[in-house]
Amino acid sequence: MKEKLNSIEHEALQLINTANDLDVLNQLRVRFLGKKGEITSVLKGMGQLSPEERPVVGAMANELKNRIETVLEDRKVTLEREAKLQRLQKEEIDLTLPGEPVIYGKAHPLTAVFAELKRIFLGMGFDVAEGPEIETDYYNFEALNIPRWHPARDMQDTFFITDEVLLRTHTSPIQVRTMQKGELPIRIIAFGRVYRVDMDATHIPNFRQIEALVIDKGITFANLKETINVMVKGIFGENRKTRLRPSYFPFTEPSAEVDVSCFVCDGVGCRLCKGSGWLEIGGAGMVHPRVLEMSGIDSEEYSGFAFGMGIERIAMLKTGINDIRLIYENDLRFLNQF
Ligand code: FA5
Repeated sequence: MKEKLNSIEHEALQLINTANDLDVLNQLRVRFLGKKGEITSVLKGMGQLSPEERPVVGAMANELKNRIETVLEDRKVTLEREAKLQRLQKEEIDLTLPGEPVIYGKAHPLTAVFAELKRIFLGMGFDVAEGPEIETDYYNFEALNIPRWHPARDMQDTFFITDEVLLRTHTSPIQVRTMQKGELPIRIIAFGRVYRVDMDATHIPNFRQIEALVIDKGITFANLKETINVMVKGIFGENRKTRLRPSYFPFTEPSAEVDVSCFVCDGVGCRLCKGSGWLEIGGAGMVHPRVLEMSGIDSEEYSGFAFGMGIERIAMLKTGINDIRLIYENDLRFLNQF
């Protein structure tokens, strides 16, 4: 029996000290110390021993039990420490590594241009007005002094939905809707999508316009010019000059095209401005007396000016983008340059 205990001791210590994980260690505890374990079975056989041998073997068995207990505990502590160490090594954080870059979003060039224009006009005391994109022929054309037979309709190639309903070709119908409300004086900007059958490097079928309308007593062409000056300097910089070129719109008289001095060549003439030194940004004029009268405003008492521009064109001029379609492709590699 003593030999049996000695061989248990030998085997147990060897297995415990080489056990590599906590599960194995548990199995060893059951195997050697459990109720049906090896030491218990030795103790159970003690009845066959002589009365002198019994206490000696009993003491030996208990001592072995305690010894195995202690070795198991030591090994457990060691294994737990090793496991923890391994975990910590795996989770090691190198505080000197560079951080993950934070990617900031930014406004699309069109949004940025509109926000800037809005800021400039709100600063001059304008309100923002809106209108529907699906318009009637009346608001888009008739009430703007463009009857059905008028050749000026060809200037704005139109998407008709029915004979009477269309996709607005400009933001000018918002002028009419605002004037018909009958609240005077008027000082608004209108902004939104407009639609035309148009497609090349500087034209797209669905673009955005911004339009200003001022109606009050004593408004003159000088007010129009100065308002455009303030806007142009605000959006393109203090050094930009403005030029009004005689033009024609059925809803304004007199009418003008608005040009700004080219910021690439500063008016000398280059590829961007096609040698003229000027870039066109929109149309303008004094609101035609007939347009005022059609909307119920006394043209003897009141006068006003209006001007309208393409937002994409302004964004193109500001950023040097030479193809309007690039603005809408929304390729981030492209947009991130602005
Ligand atoms: C008008 O639409 C007039 N309603 C502007 C106006 C308002 C004049 C108030 C007088 C008083 P026009 O058709 O020229 O005008 O268009 C104005 C601007 O819209 C152009 O100068 C250009 O910048 C932009 N534009 C016109 N067509 C397109 C298009 N297909 N794609 C992108 N921008 C365009």
